[in-house]
Amino acid sequence: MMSVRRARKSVVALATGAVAALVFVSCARQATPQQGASPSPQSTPAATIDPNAKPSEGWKPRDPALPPAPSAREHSITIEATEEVVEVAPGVTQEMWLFNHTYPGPVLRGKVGDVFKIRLVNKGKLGHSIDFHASKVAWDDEMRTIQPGEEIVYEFEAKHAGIYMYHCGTPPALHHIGNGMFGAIIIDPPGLPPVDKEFVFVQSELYLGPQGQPGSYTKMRDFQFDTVVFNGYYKQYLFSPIRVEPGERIRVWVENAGPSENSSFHIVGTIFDTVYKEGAYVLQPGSGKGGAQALDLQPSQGGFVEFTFDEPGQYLIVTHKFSNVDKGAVGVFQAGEPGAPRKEAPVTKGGQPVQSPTGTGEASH
Ligand SMILES: [Cu+2]
Repeated sequence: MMSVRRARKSVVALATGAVAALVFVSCARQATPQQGASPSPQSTPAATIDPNAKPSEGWKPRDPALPPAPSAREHSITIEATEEVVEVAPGVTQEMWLFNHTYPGPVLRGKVGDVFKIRLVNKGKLGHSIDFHASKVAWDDEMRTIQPGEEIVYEFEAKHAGIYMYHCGTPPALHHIGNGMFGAIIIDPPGLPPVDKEFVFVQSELYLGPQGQPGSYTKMRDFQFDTVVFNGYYKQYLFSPIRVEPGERIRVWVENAGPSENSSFHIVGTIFDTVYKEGAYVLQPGSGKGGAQALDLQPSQGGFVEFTFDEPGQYLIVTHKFSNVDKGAVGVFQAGEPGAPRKEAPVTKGGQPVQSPTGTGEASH
């Protein structure tokens, strides 16, 4: 037993040493201290979300529709890094750290064999960097931190299909990712069949700091998130349901950006007949094949699901980790016109029909 314990201790010591070395190297690569990396002052309370509040006047949802990959095989893209105050929930603003002024960053898409030439321009006040999980490049080369006013070209060939996370990796990476510096890049699997509609959802959690200020690094380290969101806004597609039609074949790409929480992506009222996760099909349609109810994703993992809606009505989009539904990870697909005729399920009380409250177009949750 003693020798096993000693061996375990050695492994732990080795691992601890490796982590310490990584942290040291990470810190050594910083040319200047990160202004935003210190915990929020205790005196200023963190912003809180009012579950009954509505988005501000003029609020526009992030369009979840996913356009096809551009036909060009080389993608030259400029991405600006900034820090900007954005609304993340009704009445709640945070200073988010952004790629191309959006939280999450832009969705990029290409095919296996495509070349991406990403020009990262730092227009912010902090050091930033970018790390594409879809690439195979050295961490201390393309992923280097650049200071305000600097730029770097990050070039890679997309050799493997999948939906990948990209993110700022500047130390502490937890603070930069937790504060919004991430996005998704999709590399289509060869032979990806056409569908009627494609959407993309990026799940992430927010650790609110004071109103208009960066998220709390202390809360990020303690895993004390306030909300879980799809595409960067609390209950976004509950406030603005996504319109589709019954019978349409739909593909939804999902990326779990975290930084630390997992996802069990589920849509209430349908079954996935196709599941693709981390570069491989887990399920494909066919006679006698099974169905899938949830796509499970750890932080940074991604995939897609395909399905149809069989009748008009509302279909909730959730992570089936239900405490996070209450925290904001909920939306709705509206199949057909709200209130479109359908064969309503009969409800009775004492043998008498009860009037159905459904079909009003108002999402319940
Ligand atoms: Cu950053």
